[in-house]
Amino acid sequence: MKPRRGAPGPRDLPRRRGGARGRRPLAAGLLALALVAPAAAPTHAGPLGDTAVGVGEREYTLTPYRRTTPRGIVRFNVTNFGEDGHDLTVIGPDGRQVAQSPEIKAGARYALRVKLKRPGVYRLVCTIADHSARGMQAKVRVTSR
Ligand SMILES: [Cu+2]
Repeated sequence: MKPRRGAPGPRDLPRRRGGARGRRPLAAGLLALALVAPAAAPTHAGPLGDTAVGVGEREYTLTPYRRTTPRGIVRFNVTNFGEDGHDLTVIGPDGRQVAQSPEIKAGARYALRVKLKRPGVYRLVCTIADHSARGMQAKVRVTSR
């Protein structure tokens, strides 16, 4: 005896709900917009949006590797190439101190992250002993973009 195979009845056929089907194209459209929008934004500088400014220090010079930077978060990557300890102090256009690193030992590095909001000329100095008077100072211009 052969087993009988019945033809599938109407209730075995997969059914789709019209409602879910009808909504899908709109949802896909919104998703596509969401994916496209961020790609249009301009990318600047580093992965965190910081602008990196390298600074070399030695007896008795202080050298930023770029003279201008857009306003916003700036990361001063300081390397002490000298034999004495140095610091990096940032002074704003109004003459006020904006930020200061600790003393950076000979051969050491330090990243000083600071928000420079106002465009203008900022001074970079070393405040240890008479280093600034001996030449450890420089200027960096912060631009409005
Ligand atoms: Cu110094």
